[in-house]
Amino acid sequence: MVAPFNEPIYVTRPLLPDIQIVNSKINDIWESKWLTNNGTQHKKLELELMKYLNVKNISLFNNGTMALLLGLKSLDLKGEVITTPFTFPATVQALDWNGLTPVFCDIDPQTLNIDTCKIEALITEDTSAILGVHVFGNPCDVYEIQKIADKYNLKVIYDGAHTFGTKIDGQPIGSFGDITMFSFHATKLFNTIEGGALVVKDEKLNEKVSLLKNFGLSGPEEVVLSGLNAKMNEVQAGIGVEVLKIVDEERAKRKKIKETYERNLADIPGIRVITNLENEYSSYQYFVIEIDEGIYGRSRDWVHDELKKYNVFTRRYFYPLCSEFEWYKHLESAQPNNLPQAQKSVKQVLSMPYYGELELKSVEKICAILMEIHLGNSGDTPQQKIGSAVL
Ligand code: T4K
Repeated sequence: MVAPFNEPIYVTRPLLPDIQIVNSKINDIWESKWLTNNGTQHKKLELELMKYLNVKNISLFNNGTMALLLGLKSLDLKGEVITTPFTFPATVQALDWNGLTPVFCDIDPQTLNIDTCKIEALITEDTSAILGVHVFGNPCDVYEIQKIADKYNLKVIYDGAHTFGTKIDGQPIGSFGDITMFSFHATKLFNTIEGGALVVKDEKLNEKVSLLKNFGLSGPEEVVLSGLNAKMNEVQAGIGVEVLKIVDEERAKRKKIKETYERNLADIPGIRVITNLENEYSSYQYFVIEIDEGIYGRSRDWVHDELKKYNVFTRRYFYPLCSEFEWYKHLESAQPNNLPQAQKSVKQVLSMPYYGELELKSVEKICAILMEIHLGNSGDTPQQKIGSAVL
């Protein structure tokens, strides 16, 4: 019988550089007396990221949401944008703040990304773009999306919040579509505490994006666009420079954790790993499973609650669907019968603890718990198991 963990196990923990290094970095920033507005650390991080992500244009932001919001703004979109209901609220909120109407497209059952077979039927004369989300690090079908976009003259934007460093067929993920957003939030593989970036294909558009994040200022006394303040500050950028140095080590650890999960979950009936694309350049951002209640014997919600008793805190990302938000419910595309797969997946998907510091023996223990609690296998309640750990 498996005992609960002594300390809580969270869905993730931030990747932190050594505190001495951070202190020394902050010391440098203090001495420079340059705290924001395109300082030394900002310039350095931009250059380093261009190399790491293998892209020509990048623009740093104070968070991923502002990056997406202003990326959409830079494209002067109008009317409707086809997107997924299965995403973090920020994706569709960025549309809202641009006065754009989301048109929800159902998702693919394997990747949980927008189902490209269903996009064309949703295109109207008001459609101006497709906003895809590379959910949990699984890349969208970028080739098919581009084909559709070219046919109907639509812009393509990707929310790549989960795909730092991902490649598709050897190509950096940021090279697909017109614009890709990355999130550098504390919970992401690469973090600047809060932060984000846009990779913009077109150089002119990139210049526009840079103006938009700095009040539309083209000089000290010239305002050329209606912008906002969405700049990354020097402390964020400086920490980013240091986190970038340890990100590959983190990926390697996560790769082992993923393999350990996969090995130990293989014999548990009714559990499928969603984030299992065979790609050495995947982001290793999330480890996500799907629970088939009919086979496993317990629902995803039951498992999510039961694991808490073992001190394991999983997350039901992305529940509820964005199409269920009060202000979208009336939309035709938000009607549940138009989104059967999203309706199904949102009840089955569970994000498991996943971060480099998570010990492999803890992963084995989490899998042992999942084996133990599936219906037909469970005897005692976890409370009765306290103190009887075998792992
Ligand atoms: N698009 C997509 C597809 C996204 O997933 C996101 C963000 C965005 C856009 C927007 O990007 P940003 O504007 O955030 O850059 C978290 C994050 O806040 C959010 O960035 C992320 N997606 C989302 C999936 O997850 P919460 O509310 O679930 O986070 P929270 O605070 O519950 O943290 C989760 C766990 O992480 C905690 O249980 C413990 C651990 N944690 C968290 C923080 C903040 C730590 O150990 N230390 C920490 O500092 O949203």
